Amino acid sequence: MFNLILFGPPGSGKGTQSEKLIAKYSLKHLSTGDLLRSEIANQTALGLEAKKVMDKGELVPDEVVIGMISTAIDQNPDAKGFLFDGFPRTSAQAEALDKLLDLKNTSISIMLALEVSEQELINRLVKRGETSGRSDDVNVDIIKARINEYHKKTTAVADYYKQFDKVVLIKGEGTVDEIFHHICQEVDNIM
Ligand code: B4P
Repeated sequence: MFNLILFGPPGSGKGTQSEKLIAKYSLKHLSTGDLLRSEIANQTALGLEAKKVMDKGELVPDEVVIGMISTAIDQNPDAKGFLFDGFPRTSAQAEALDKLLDLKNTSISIMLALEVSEQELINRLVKRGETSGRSDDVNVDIIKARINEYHKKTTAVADYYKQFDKVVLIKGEGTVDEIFHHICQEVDNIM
């Protein structure tokens, strides 16, 4: 199995590049952001609790997202591989993911880490907020809180995978197609 983590701060283009990658490599796309937004849209108990946290720009508790990913992996026994988008976002999530994959006799093949300047992240998310209807994109304070959470809790995830030599840095600025081309070169190198 080929299992890829697409990593980067909020607005770095994880969702955008994931759509293209799953089409090209036939991977199963698992986005914790999408899974949470679907719970919110369906007004489940989990969704209502998650929305309160997401609207503050904070991370949803580890046990909630780990449970969602565990269920999604089990629901896709025939997947050729997974593309994890927006997960793991804490060291505890990374360790839990390794254990879940170990149970399936597989592991993370590579982490691609998108690098984008803070001002560009803010510009992109403010712009998306004009049309997305996403309540976590509506004001700059919430966007900055999300970027702070990333520095406080999520950058450690890249350090976790660096110890296994699995991290490749990708310049996340430029056109969507240029970035996709660079990502594909890295994927083709190790596939
Ligand atoms: P996510 O849904 O993961 O989303 P994101 O980080 O905001 O965005 P992404 O990087 O996917 O950006 P996109 O491609 O859309 O998280 C939302 C929230 O859910 C989190 O804040 C958290 O509360 C919660 N959550 C999710 N996972 C969690 C977890 N594991 N643990 C705890 N909590 C969790 O791109 C953004 C914009 O940029 C788009 O408008 C796009 O069109 C534009 N763009 C993309 N590439 C571009 C380029 N090259 N040039 C110009 N613009 C570009």
